[in-house]
Amino acid sequence: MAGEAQSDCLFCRIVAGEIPATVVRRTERTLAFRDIAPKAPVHVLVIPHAHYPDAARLAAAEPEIAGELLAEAGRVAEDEGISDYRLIFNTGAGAGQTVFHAHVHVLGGTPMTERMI
Ligand code: D5M
Repeated sequence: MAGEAQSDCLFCRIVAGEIPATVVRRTERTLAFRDIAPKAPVHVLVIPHAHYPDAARLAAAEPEIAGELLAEAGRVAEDEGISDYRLIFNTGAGAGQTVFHAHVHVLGGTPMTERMI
């Protein structure tokens, strides 16, 4: 069934509490936690609990949850005390996606104007 947890998915396992993560926010349908290999002083991932391989497929199937990811990304930035930040949705291996569970990167806490990521 669409959105069902996958036992071989790292982020599904983080949602289930089977793999530890530094969680910064949790809602009924989303989870935000610190990236394990931060590319900026603030680097948080916001994911849906439901499993979709990427953000586009999440948005196609569950647009409300896709909207919640964006709203939560904004709340993460607010909690972290940053007003300027970058949101990234890597989609496909060729774009650098390595975990095939929808997620948005929230990056900031340093000037991002010269950076590709
Ligand atoms: O981003 C996937 C991101 O997931 C990448 O920046 C590393 C991060 N990652 C991988 N494993 C973990 C764990 N266990 N905790 C926290 N963060 C993790 P992508 O857009 O797919 O390249």
